[in-house]
Amino acid sequence: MVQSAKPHSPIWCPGCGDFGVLAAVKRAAADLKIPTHELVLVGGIGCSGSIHNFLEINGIHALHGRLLAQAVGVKLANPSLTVLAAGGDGDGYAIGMGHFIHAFKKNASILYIVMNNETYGLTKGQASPTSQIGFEGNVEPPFHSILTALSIPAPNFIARTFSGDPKGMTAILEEALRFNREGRGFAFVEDLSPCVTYNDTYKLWREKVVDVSKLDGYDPTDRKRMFGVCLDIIDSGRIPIGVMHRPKDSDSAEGLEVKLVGSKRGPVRADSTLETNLPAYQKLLGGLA
Ligand SMILES: Cc1ncc(C[n+]2csc(CCOP(=O)(O)OP(=O)(O)O)c2C)c(N)n1
Ligand code: SF4
Ligand SMILES: [Mg+2]
Repeated sequence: MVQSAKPHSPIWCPGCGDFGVLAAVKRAAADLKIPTHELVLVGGIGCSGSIHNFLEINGIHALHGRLLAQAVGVKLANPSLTVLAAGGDGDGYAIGMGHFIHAFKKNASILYIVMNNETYGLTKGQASPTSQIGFEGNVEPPFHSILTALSIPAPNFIARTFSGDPKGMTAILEEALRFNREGRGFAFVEDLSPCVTYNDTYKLWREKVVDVSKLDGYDPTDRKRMFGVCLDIIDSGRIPIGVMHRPKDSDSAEGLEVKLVGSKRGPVRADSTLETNLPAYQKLLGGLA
């Protein structure tokens, strides 16, 4: 469903971490002075995926786990737009896992925000790929998105935020959006977004988070070292947050849309009149005769 109507009031439970993401997205877009008609948010399926309904921007409610394909499609069709995809840990890391991995490799200049609450909130609190052992009978170890992201050698922007730190989240979203708007590629930001109804982790996560940017020798351009830093933090039972990867300014990486569409007008703005396209069509038909 494509929607560009006035925003609705959020239907989330009071205190849901997703409110922090909503506020930070609004603040970041306003600080960067991005006109609302140039913003598109493709939402996944889940409590988190309804975020576009609460923003006065263009919104698409995607199929479950397929938001990235649609967001990349929007960006390629019209690279002048600022495109966000936003959904949950179930949407992105279960049914959407294949698309998640390919998004890093494709490297289109879009911002993907995953609101990770370690549960399927909308369907009433079942275990998700990021759930801890013991949660709702879960016996599998949790999936670590940041380690996976760091293991893919592509020039992406990779970060994790916490809904308990709205200022920090806004600053990181602003940097990610600037990265996208410069056509430098894919930005992935996972937000630790507690589900107060089925998995209230605010207190636990506040105690456990470790901001990697405050550690000695912090270097977000050194992917290999950062992988080790994050792994050590996870092994010690804590949770890394902050910017984990930021390509060097001297890296002249280009987003997928720059490589495929470049300075040409995107398909959305291409001349599709009959007069312009008829000769090519007739030539094609002639070749089949
Ligand atoms: C194809 C398909 N399979 C399953 C569902 C049921 N379903 C709806 S939302 C959801 C998971 C939601 O969890 P998450 O993505 O973590 O979002 P949250 O609600 O926690 O924000 C599932 C399994 C669905 N809507 N469509
Ligand atoms: S069920 Fe959980 S994730 Fe969904 S709105 Fe409520 S607190 Fe948020
Ligand atoms: Mg979830």
